[in-house]
Amino acid sequence: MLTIYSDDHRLHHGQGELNNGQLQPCVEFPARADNVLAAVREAQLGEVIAPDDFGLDPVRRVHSPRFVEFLEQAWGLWTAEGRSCDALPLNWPVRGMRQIEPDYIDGKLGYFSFDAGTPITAGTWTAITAGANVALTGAAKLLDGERDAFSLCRPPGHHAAADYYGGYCFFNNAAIAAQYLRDQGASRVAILDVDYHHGNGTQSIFYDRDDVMFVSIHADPRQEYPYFLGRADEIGDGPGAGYNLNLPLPWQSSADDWFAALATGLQRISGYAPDYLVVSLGVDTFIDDPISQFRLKTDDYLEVGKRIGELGLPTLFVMEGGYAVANIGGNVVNVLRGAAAQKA
Ligand code: SP5
Ligand code: ZN
Repeated sequence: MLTIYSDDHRLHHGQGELNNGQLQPCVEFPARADNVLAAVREAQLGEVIAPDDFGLDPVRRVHSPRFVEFLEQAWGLWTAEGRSCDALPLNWPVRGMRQIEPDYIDGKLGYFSFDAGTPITAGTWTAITAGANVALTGAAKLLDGERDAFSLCRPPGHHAAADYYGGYCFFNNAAIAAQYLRDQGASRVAILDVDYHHGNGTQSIFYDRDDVMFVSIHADPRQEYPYFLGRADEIGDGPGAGYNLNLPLPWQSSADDWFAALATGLQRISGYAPDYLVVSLGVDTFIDDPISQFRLKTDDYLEVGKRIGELGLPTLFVMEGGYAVANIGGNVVNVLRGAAAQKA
């Protein structure tokens, strides 16, 4: 399987995220992608190529132009106020407050975000534009006839919506790839999100549409981040009704329960008969993940890939979460090997 990768991810390296009442070291850091790349090479999964430059137009098909412009300008506005540390938001426009972009950068940060765990740094813009190109290059390879590809994106994307960032995510790489597949002629695209956390950004982007199905298996938002989206009764809206499937599971769910949810999700996708499948591939479902409460083991990820591969669909895997840094590479490569074995 082809892997698409750019070193530019290393330019996004946050100092800290607000967690447990303190600013703690970011769990989303460059060694994650470095370790996945090393495991891809070690396993001889296939060729590793650099991304092509698609410009910002395909990004603006998913994100609002003003949000994209804000991300480009945020670091400059922040440092113009005499600060050199990471930019973090402090407050948000909740129920009953005005949804109007403020003039001052600290207000803008709150307006365009939903948590205090996602620092903007000097290199964030370069890293996230490279990440979008990594996803788009993978999509273009599928359009060229590749059976599958792995877009090794970092930072991740699935928490980012049309006009807000958070959850370590800025551009929604999987959504950008799915929209690009549609714009290049695909009739239907399915997104399967197996990250431990609900892909609130991806859901919201496609919630009222029937041309991109979203299926997610995740920790129940009653207990887990992102808390305010991801329940089973969110089925889609208007023409999108019936094209959004959430499969929330409680903390400490067994691997058997997780695979039962996967079977339900795969069955829904199979009935939709999409032209392409995009997998939001988080491996924070791992038993030793430092911020998560599911119980999958390294060998289970081979089976995850096998089940996905059995759909027989052209498939783009897009890297999302996974914070057990010593295990992330082995877990990801097992998914990819399991999937590729079905298509050999
Ligand atoms: C892409 C992705 O996986 N984003 C995840 C963002 C989660 N951010 C909030 C983490 C809160 C962790 N709380 C753990 C408490 C352990 N004592
Ligand atoms: Zn996650």
